[in-house]
Amino acid sequence: MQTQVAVIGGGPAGLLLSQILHLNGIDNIVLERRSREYVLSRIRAGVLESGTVSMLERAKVADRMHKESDTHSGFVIAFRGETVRIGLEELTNGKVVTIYGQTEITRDLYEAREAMGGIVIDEADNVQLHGLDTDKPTVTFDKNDESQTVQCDFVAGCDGFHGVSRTMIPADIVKTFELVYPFGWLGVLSKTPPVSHEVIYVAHERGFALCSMRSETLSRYYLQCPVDDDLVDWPDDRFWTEFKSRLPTDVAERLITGPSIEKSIAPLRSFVCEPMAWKRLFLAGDAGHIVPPTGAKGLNLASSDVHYLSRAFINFYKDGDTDGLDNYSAIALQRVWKAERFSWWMTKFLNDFPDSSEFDNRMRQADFDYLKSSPVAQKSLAENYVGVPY
Ligand code: FAS
Ligand code: PHB
Repeated sequence: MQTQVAVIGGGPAGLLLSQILHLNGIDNIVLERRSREYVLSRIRAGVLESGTVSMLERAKVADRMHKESDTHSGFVIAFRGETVRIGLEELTNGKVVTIYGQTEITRDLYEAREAMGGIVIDEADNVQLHGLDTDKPTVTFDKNDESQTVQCDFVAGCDGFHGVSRTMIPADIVKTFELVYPFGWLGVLSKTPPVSHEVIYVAHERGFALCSMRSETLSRYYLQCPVDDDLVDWPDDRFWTEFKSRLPTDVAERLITGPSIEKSIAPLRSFVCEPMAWKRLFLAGDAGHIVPPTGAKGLNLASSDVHYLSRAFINFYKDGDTDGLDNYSAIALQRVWKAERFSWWMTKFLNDFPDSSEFDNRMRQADFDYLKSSPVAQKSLAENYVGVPY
């Protein structure tokens, strides 16, 4: 098979890139290891920056989102019994965030790829990249026990943290930065009306908790737990009892519980790979960087990567201009590191670290007191939460 860009990974980064390249007349093939059903069964992000919303509009996959999503003009932080509301809209001259599930975005992108006759090959096994340091790289994979080859000009590695693409950057070139947090997040999805119409981040003596949602009838809740906990240790009633115990009293009284329809424990890590490009390989999304979900930046960073990378490919194929490709890694990493800093700060501020000292805890309290008392601090938090400009 011949194409211009081989896209490894059919998650939001790969599908969004594929859709935008196709809309700009650039041929591409997406290779996804898992089945479409499996990809669509994953419950992940749900808070979208305005930049991500614009990218989905640019990809012509925003109609259902605009019909079914909700926009939030603020969110709440409850810190050891005190609360502060961060008025995003007022603090950022009108910017808001949009609540729309990553699962729905991925579904919209799959349908759009299909409608445009895009090539998305799922259950593509044993994907391997070859000749990335030549001007005609190839990608081999197995499908239905047959080995197949894609010849291309470029490879976009959108295959997430555990993908093959990043491993292709030579050891003497690549530099990685990592921080693994000593706890996880237990997430539950339930067909219950959300306890609040805005997201609430809770810092409690017993640990972190988060009230979020996917719609007016679908709630998404998280609580901090030991990372090596097993889901069998967390039957629904234990989840609800512990979750309720961490919420502010008035919120706990309003909480409607019900059977979980999805439950998973996610490890928390901060990770960055430098560079995010090598020869004919370009990484985007979780393949190049991971943020802890406390800042709601994971999916949004994948979107900004795709903004820079798609623009670079378009300028190359339209005008033979290689500047965008040559500078892609440096440009994308500038925004990545800002989101890494914000997500790391939010995680340190709102989660309980098992080895934290009394001084650490006073620093968290001082972070909250400063935030509550300073419009400037709230403005900085809001600017990062809605997303720094591309
Ligand atoms: P993805 O991981 O979504 O997609 C990569 C795709 O590549 C996958 O479909 C995978 O099957 C495929 N792939 C992997 N290896 C391959 C190979 N060798 N060959 C072919 N295909 C291959 N962000 C938030 O903001 N809020 C959250 O609550 C949140 N929760 C999360 C929970 C979990 C468990 C995880 C892992 C992430 C979460 N995130 C969250 C972050 C998440 O939203 C990611 O940032 C987002 O999925 C990134 O999208 P992609 O880069 O497309 O990677
Ligand atoms: C979510 O809705 O899944 C969500 C919201 C905010 C976060 C993380 C996850 O910070």
